[in-house]
Amino acid sequence: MTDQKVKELKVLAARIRLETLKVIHSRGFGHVGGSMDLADLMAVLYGDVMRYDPKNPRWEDRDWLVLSKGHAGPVAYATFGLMGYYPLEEAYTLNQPHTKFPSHTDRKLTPGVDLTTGSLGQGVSTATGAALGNRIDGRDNRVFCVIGDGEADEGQVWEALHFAYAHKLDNIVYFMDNNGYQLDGPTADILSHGDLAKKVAGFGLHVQEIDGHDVAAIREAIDNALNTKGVPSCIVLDTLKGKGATFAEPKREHSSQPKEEAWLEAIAASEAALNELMD
Ligand SMILES: Cc1ncc(C[n+]2csc(CCOP(=O)(O)OP(=O)(O)O)c2C)c(N)n1
Repeated sequence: MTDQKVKELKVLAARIRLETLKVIHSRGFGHVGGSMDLADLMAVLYGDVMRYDPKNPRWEDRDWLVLSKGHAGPVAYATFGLMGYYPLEEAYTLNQPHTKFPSHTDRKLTPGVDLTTGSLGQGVSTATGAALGNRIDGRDNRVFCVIGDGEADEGQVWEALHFAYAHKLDNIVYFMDNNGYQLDGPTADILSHGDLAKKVAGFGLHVQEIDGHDVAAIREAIDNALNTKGVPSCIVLDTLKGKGATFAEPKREHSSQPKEEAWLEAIAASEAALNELMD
């Protein structure tokens, strides 16, 4: 990837972070931690990898994103707004009555959302089913599915990976957002996975583990995954929960409801980070 492209994707990730904060700020509280840590992945997917048409969100040749950790909806709403699916301001109605932007992603409400998620574990199965469906229909759409490390406490996640392996689904790429935390605290304290990458590899998948905030590494890992034939791929993203949110990152907060002053400080810091990249 050229230096110029790396810079472009870093700027996009910073924009996504800022907009994610603004979207959640509009409601005053929400899942900041698990949304902010996905900004770099979303920048690479929507800025460089995926095939999509914001003017035709249901375009049949599009690639699919399934945010199986559906509580990270705000990072998707920020990304889709930036990509032109709708005016960003529309997403500043997060979780309000009659909004198109619920806290968890819903395919019937939000342009750009391909599958409804929120009940952890289930999105991995439906994403895998979508990949099988594409295979049966002879389509070359790819499916990208994001799983939380806490979500991976659900047995259903592992059934889906087993299924994908058995059916040789090489048209799906799973991402494990390995931020080390879930709702109640550190994943290692609640239900430790041991080495998550090794565990996924034990299910037969092609596995890579990378810095989930390094856009060039994410792009390269996705290329490797898409070039690996006959076996599904999983990219374990080592991330920092709350990345870039001044009030959430130090505590790896799951849900946040900071005072207005702390919101404004976080938004200002995020704007400053973006401006620094553009200098
Ligand atoms: C089946 C199910 N059980 C419980 C919840 C409540 N819940 C929402 S988020 C969350 C923690 C998820 O942790 P992780 O997947 O690691 O998300 P991240 O830390 O990346 O935000 C839980 C338990 C849920 N949404 N679905």
